Amino acid sequence: MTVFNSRTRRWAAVALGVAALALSACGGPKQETLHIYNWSDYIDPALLDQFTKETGIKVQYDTFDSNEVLETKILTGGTGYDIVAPSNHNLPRYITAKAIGPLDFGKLPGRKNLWPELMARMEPFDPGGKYSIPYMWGTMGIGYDKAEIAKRLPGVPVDSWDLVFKPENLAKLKDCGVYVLDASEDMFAVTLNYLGKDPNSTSVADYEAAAALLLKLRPYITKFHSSEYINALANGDACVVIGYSGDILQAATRAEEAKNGVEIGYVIPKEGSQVWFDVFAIPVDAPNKDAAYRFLDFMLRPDVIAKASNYTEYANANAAATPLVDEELRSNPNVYPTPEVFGRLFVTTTKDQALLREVNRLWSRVMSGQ
Ligand code: N2P
Repeated sequence: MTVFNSRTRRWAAVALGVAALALSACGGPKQETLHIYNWSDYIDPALLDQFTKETGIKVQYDTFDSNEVLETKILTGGTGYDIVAPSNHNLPRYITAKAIGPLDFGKLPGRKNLWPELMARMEPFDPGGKYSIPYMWGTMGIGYDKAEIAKRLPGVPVDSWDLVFKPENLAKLKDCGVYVLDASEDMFAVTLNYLGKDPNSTSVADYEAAAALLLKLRPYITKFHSSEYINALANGDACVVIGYSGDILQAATRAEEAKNGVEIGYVIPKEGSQVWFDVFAIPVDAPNKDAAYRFLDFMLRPDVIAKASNYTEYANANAAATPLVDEELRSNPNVYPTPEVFGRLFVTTTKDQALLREVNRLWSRVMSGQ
């Protein structure tokens, strides 16, 4: 048996340190990293830890909160991301621009778990699902503080867009906080629909009419933001928002957990609204495609994606996972819409660059109030 005295041990430790440094300097064993760019409030962080534990791959997870922010990055290229998460209507522009690449199905055995009905709805955007794996899907609607709305607008139905699109209604809510998404395409789609116009209109005049209405509402809007409304609703800083379904349900959960007496409702207005599908895709220049495939196939596991839904309160696209989704969520028609609710929903289609420029120009005017 060899006995080391403390001096020998110190030297051994120094030698070990030098060896480790030398190894890392010449590219020795280094932990592999996967770079993900996803929407905020859109995953259970425990799942990222689970993925790292199972694969040894470290996850660098960054977030955005609007397609517009993501689009600029994807179309510029060189994002450094291995996985990005656009919505259905944005995806075709990235396919056309060759910013994202076709998937190798051989590396995604879990694709068999995907829900055929959802895949059919994605068909116009990504025929054959060649470029994307659906993640979560949901709707746009109204989130509201039940007590505050009842107090300020007694008798006014909450299941109509009139609640937020009639300036005289919104004026009465100004002092309790009004948050609206900073998402030009999504916001114009629901505004056009409210005005009785085609939510997928290609006429600039229609978007101008929508912008005129939004400008009338603007004085009563506290903030245009696409993620802060979750906490604002939950802690009583906002009493009404136009937002995404799961985010508003998360706000309701946060308020419940805080036991602060705030009760939040979510409604898909009777005039109809947008249903969207977010997907995972791999940029053509992704630095670590192998890790991306491993993550996508991990997320295709029913036990994993069910946990993601249970945390984010959004429906997923995995038929095999449905029985594992919390009963309360699965049976909520605001999360898994019934055929009746589905009948009122529209899908946003893909705009060409010229129309998109006009829409974004008009949105800047709405935001700046001019
Ligand atoms: C997540 C919002 C995702 C919905 N916070 C928009 N597609």
